[in-house]
Amino acid sequence: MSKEIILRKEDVPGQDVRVFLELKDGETSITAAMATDADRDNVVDRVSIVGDLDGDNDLDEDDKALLRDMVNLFLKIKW
Ligand SMILES: [Ca+2]
Ligand SMILES: [Ca+2]
Repeated sequence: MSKEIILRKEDVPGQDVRVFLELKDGETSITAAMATDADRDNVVDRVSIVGDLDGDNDLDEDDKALLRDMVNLFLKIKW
C-alpha cells in the first residue's frame, strides 16, 4: 500500500497564490485542504481545510497549524 501527499501550487499573476493539499491512501483521496498566500510573500495568510490532518478525529486549530507549517515549507522551495 502506498501513501502520497500531493501539494499543488496555483500561481496566477495578479491573484492569490493557492496551495492545495491532497492525501491519498492507495487510490482513495482521504483529505483535501487549501491555503492561500494573498500578498504573495511566500507565507500563508489563510487556511481553509477539509478533513483531519493529524488523525485525532477532530478538526481544530492543530490541523490548521499543521497545514500552515507544511505549506510554508513548500513555498520556500523554488523551482
Ligand atoms: Ca502571505
Ligand atoms: Ca485533527
